[in-house]
Amino acid sequence: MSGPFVAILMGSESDLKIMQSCADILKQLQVSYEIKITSAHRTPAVTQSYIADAQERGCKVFISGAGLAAHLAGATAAHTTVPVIGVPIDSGPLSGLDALLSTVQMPAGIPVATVAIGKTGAKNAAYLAAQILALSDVELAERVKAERAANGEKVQAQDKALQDSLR
Ligand code: RP5
Repeated sequence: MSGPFVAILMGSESDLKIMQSCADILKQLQVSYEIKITSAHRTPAVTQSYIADAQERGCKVFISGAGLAAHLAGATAAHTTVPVIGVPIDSGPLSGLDALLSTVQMPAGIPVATVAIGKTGAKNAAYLAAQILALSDVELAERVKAERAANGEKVQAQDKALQDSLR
């Protein structure tokens, strides 16, 4: 990978069904990304060395998704000053509330920009990462704006269909 990119980390292969939505949005916006399974608890040394290596190679945003006692986003933030977005994943009996609290309740000085639980959060993590990269990439900024406009048009089309059906 050369040039600025986003690194998507997830704690387990079981998180891929959620984090794939994040990768799909980045792909759609033509943002370069890497995606890796690495765990704060099961492979702490691999996680730490990947973060250092990715940062050296030009990673500008980390997106870390994990479930249960989710420490991946916090552990990522502990090892870098590159912005970290945390995605809490609903992989246990507490439906992701455990992961939400583990991800969002970071101590002052080690921020994790935490998004919603599950697929919506994974998608918003990608949009947020794209918006961060767009601060120094005019063409990407245009793609992000175009995507927003397209989403707005979809809602207007839905309303038009609803109004037509009521006539
Ligand atoms: C977390 O534990 C992972 O991020 C995953 O959400 C959860 C369950 O992992 P598996 O037991 O499915 O590998 O570390």
